Amino acid sequence: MTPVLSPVTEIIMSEPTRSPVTALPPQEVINLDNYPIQDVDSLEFKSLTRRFKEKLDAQQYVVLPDFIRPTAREQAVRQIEGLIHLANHNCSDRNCYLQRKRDPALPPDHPRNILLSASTWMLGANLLPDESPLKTLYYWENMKRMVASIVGAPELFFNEDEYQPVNALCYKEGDRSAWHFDSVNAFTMTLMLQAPERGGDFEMIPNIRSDDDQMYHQVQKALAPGYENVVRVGREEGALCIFRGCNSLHRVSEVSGSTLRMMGVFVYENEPGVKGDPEVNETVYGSRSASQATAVM
Ligand SMILES: O=C(O)CCC(=O)C(=O)O
Ligand SMILES: [Fe+2]
Repeated sequence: MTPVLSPVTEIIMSEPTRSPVTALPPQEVINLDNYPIQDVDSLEFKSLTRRFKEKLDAQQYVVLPDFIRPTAREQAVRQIEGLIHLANHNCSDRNCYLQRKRDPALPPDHPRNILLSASTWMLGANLLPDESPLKTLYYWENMKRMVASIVGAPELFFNEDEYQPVNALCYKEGDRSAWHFDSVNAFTMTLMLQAPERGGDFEMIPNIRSDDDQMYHQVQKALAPGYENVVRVGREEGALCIFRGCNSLHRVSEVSGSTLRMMGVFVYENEPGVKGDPEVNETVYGSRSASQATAVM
């Protein structure tokens, strides 16, 4: 005979399959004690964003330590640990312009022909739960306003791609990112969720090229071993970093130890309605994104 369960027993028994996590509100994710951004018209908001804008303009990066509260950070880390088996492995040899092919018309030691190996693991926004603290942070209007003031944009908009707006970028033992310029966005924003045991340093060569001068000779020198003008950007767990990666070479040194280096990566846009290119998404997020992109086309 099949036992008949009372409705209460059924609820109790089905409980473990449900997600026990509810989204933390923005004030429990962002450390408003150190970063009082709850009123965007306040003097505190203006002086805080002015201070960070000055730093960003002067050094091409700015670090906001203890930006996310410890409980929210731990929740994000646990969620990402549970999803890491779904991450797309980006493993390739590429030049600092993110191209994978050499240009035979250029000399072998030209920066476009210097290919460096990179290995990272990417979880797109489609895989992160709706209650992720990373999404709460990204989609809070005040957060977007704070970033706009720091980067000097009149207004910023959410990226509307299925994969791109909020990502978790992870580095396992032996992983690293190679020297590169970010190609698309005028600034990049990352959040250190979990630091590795050793290595995984974020290194930068600020303003080595400009919008209208590639400075190939300088870039070539910088890519050679022993180049000295490298800034190591110190970041503790919980620190937010906004940097201008378009004209500043940067990389993450090799990670060692069994602890994943985990970053939240956030993409705000200068105009509304921006979506990603399906081909680019396929390289970054894997073939699953391509088959989904095809399915909706
Ligand atoms: O993992 C990092 O700290 C930097 C990642 C990076 O270079 C980027 O998101 O453009
Ligand atoms: Fe980058």
